[in-house]
Amino acid sequence: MSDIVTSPRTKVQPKTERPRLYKVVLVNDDYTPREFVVTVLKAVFRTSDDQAYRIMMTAHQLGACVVAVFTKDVAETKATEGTDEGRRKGYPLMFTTEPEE
Ligand code: TYC
Repeated sequence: MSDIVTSPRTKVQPKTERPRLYKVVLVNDDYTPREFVVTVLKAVFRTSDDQAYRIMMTAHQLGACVVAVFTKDVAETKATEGTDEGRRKGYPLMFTTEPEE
């Protein structure tokens, strides 16, 4: 029997994967008043007046705009909150979520 003791030469690195992030997307429609969209963005996403206005106008002109990115749970909760705010007033305002590449 050999008495040589060898130690392993490879170290196992614990790998902590970062959670996948999800975009919340504001979708344009023809009925929700601009000012109401701004109010919802400020209330649900805590944006400034200026940021909310820019996001709303981008969605208005291009059809949709990414509002922010969050973990899956937070993105889905905020998208639902924003969409529900519109529904409570009878507007078709819609926020969707999609995974970041
Ligand atoms: N297009 C709407 C209007 O002209 C305003 C609006 C902007 C609605 C963005 C939804 O995501 C939206 N009143």
